[in-house]
Amino acid sequence: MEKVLVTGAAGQLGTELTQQLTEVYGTEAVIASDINPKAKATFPYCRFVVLDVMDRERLRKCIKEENVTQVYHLAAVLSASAEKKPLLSWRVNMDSLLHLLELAREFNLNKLFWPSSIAVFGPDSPKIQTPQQAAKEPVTAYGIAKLAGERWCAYYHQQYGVDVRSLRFPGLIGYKALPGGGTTDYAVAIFHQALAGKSFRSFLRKDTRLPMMYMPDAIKASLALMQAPKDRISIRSSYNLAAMSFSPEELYQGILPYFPEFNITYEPDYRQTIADGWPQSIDDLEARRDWDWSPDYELPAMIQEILQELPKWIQHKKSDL
Ligand code: VAH
Repeated sequence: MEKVLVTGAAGQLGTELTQQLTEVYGTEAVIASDINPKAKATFPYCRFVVLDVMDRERLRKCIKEENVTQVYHLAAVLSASAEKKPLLSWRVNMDSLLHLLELAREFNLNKLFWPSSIAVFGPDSPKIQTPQQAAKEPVTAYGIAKLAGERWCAYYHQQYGVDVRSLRFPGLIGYKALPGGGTTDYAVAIFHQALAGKSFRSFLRKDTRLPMMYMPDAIKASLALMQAPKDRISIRSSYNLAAMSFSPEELYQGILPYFPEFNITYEPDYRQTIADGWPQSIDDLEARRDWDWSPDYELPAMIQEILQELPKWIQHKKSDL
């Protein structure tokens, strides 16, 4: 019987992925974990444990005592936060991954999932339809850690047969959890401002086109990768993954028909430099070839669904308080 541990479960991806994992494996088979004890309230439907992913012995104890068979290691310091504390972000993003790769080896875990990011590409990578094997010279602390992490994943698979699988996520847009510390977070916050009848201040320039993905597609890709037969997985560093690309202006124009009075201003900050080093679009040929990847959402459908569901979600969270 599978027993799935999710680290960083209260994050933007974890909040939705954990829910989906209980649908697949059952509520008894999933353990949500996070460093924040208050995150327990987010998981009334499954076990929750407080876990600091830097504490290897604590991680080991949980995996051993709970007979964990799979780990989704989502805990991370994202790009914008990482630039403020580069060495701390390196330790958190790298040491926690190495702890889990070692524990996957020691306990012969069935599978380990670890998210990488388009942040592994840098200013010298091709900007349009960036291919899987393009030059990767990241210039951010986050991108450096993600690139190094990808190489460690490939190493642990090659040397020890650890079945670790990874995706280079674009910017993920979800409404069920507020993002934290990402360069693409503007694309979540804008919906809250539009619904609140307030204007929105974008920290990226209007023409800053980035690869993006609606959260349901990110969940679909994660599960498709993890459920693919081993012999279909040809990439053991991390797969390029794509759905759409848009700029703040394109997102704003897509929201405007729903809120004709909605206003946006552009005040680029330090996150503009991060975004300028990233691709504008990604070629995910290998994911489509190896495990039949295809996204379900383009920008109009994402906007329509978020504007339809977010008010209900906000009401639901208020009633929980
Ligand atoms: C970030 N949301 O902004 C993440 C992601 C491609 C961006 O890795 O750091």
